Amino acid sequence: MKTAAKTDDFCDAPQTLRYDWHKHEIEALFELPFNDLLYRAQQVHRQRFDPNAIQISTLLSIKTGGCPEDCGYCPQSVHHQTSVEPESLMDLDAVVDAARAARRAGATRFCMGAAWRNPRGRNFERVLEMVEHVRKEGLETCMTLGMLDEDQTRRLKESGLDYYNHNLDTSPEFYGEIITTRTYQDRLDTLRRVRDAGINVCCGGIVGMGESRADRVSLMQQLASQEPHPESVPVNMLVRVEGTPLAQGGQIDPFEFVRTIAVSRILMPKSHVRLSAGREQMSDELQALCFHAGANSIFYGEKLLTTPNPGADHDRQLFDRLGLHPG
Ligand code: SAM
Ligand code: DTB
Ligand code: SF4
Repeated sequence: MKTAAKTDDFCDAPQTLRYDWHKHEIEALFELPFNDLLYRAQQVHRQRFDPNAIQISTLLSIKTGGCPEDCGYCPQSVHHQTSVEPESLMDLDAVVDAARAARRAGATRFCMGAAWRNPRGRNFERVLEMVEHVRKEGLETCMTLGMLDEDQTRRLKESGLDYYNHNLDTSPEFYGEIITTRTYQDRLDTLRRVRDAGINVCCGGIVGMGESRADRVSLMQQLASQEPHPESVPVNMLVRVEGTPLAQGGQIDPFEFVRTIAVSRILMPKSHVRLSAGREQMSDELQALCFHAGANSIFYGEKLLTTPNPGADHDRQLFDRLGLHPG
């Protein structure tokens, strides 16, 4: 364990953005005493954000299940026997209704997810229409549809897409243990095309899949070496779903999860760090620590894609108890 961080590490001027973090530097952050790490994350957070404002996104699974990819964590893969029933792409009207409900509940961004390796044919034309219509409802739009080619990123941009979510999920070293049907480089290539098309990038990972601290360090290095940094960084706690290969693993120390949030905040000072999947399994106290560590975005609403999320009432109460506000 390292001793207390030197106070001269902190200053009032916003920290300059870096894309060249070395693994040993990131490891040293992880190893700081918990209070020092959180203090440092708070300092960085307060330089650029209202510390009590939390951005609110709502998720909708527009195409559920039947995915040909073999991601070990995912209940929607055809490779795993889970209780998720495959469905076809939702109708435009139903998507717009859900977007309106999300806006009324206070969401500012509407994220639409599809269980595809990549979008194709008529279905792709239909998601473009969804982007246009959801945008007209006054919401920011986000989609996560799997891998994209250059023509698709261009057309999504033209339809008005604000954000594209595509996670690196874990370190390059651990990736092959979790997914075999596509490579890390495939993910990086799609992220580059999204960025080049002028769409904001939402890119993060999952903690608690049996990866080591070194893997979390390596994931953070990958995320923070993207230039510019992803505008949005979802940090998911693995939701263990019966029937998936990762259903029975050991639990990760919750403080290690908080540390991962704090390190994301320090490495990517301007990004929104989203306390993403896994909140349903977390205590209010653990969520409060994550906000203290610099998380400033959540998914709001009773469902993530296929698994439960805390209800809106519960989240409203939590915001009240912590003096947080949407923003
Ligand atoms: N098929 C697209 C893809 O993989 O990019 C989009 C949907 S996919 C469900 C979006 C992300 O959800 C994954 O990259 C992963 O990070 C996250 N995710 C899926 N299942 C999860 C689980 N059980 N726990 C935590 N995060 C999960
Ligand atoms: C992200 O990083 N997490 C969200 C969103 N991006 C698409 C998805 C979480 C899914 C959790 C498992 C499920 O509900 O199926
Ligand atoms: Fe398919 Fe995405 Fe699930 Fe992987 S994470 S199985 S690509 S829906």
